[in-house]
Amino acid sequence: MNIRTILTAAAALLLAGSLIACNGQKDNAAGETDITTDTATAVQFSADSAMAYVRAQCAFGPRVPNTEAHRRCGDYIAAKFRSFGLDVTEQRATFTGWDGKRLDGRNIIAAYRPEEKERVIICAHWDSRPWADADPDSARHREPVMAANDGASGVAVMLETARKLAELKPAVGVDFICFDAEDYGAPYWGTAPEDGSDWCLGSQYWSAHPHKAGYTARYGILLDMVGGRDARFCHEGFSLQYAQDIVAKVWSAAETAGAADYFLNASGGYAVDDHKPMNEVAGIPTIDIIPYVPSAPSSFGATWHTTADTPDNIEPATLRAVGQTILQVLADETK
Ligand code: AHN
Ligand code: ZN
Repeated sequence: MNIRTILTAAAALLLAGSLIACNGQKDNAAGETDITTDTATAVQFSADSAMAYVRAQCAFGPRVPNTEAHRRCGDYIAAKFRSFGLDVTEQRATFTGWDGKRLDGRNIIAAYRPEEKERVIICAHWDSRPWADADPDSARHREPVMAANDGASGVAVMLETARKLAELKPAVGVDFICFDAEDYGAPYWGTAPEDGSDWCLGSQYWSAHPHKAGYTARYGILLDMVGGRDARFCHEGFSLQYAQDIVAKVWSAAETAGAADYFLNASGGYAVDDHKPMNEVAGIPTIDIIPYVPSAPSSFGATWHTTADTPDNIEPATLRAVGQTILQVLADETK
């Protein structure tokens, strides 16, 4: 074997290696397109455990900013992440609501392997909406939302994922960001700014002032309402606009994780959500895993911004589909 043959063989090996490592579509020897997937991780997301984290958050009451339930639940979330060995940083700032109210804002950031430079963000909002303004009973529109799905579900999936990291041992660092005051957007009786800036106050703040100087990450995945009984996840508009390759990566991981029934390869609508400032202000490509249920009264699902958004209406199988997908995404990430 001469030097040229050795080099050619080495190049062929490298090429084969990169094809195997690469998730998605590739051409087989006959030139046909195969769907290839990474191997499924053996680490199992526990839906029971995630469900317990949903109930624990809701047991404090609605986590509306400036309330005791909000303060106590924030302490609970920070303590839980710490108990799994993560490094917790809190960002406290005063936000101003659409109604001029001063809100004691609190973003909670939990870092797995903070020393690692290569990082992935998993995020969700943890606050409850003060007004159930989409409730079928208009007499209840000024009651707060329990936010089992629209708040607690995303945090629950993050907590259970964090608990499993010691076993998963991903090749990258992970930051779990719990954003405050996502759901303070003006109800129909208020005056809303045109640009949607009354929503997502915590993520707007973090995107303009990241918790560490010079902070960056490979990409982010936002979890919003990931526990609904009727949830199906489609490709959200801003996610495709800013991070199409991450959408492909996550939907492919969902297939590997056995969650293809929940992650449909179809376009959904646009959601003004925490990923918008992350893309537009922080410049981190971030997607939103958010339900798209065209048949429900709201495309976000039957309980959206209603008094029925309670733990009894959370489906553990939905939490598992999303959680197992997140574990798979992190397992697939290489150094
Ligand atoms: C709007 O459609 C304005 N916001 C969707 C984002 C949201 C609200 N997520 C949870 N609650
Ligand atoms: Zn909401």
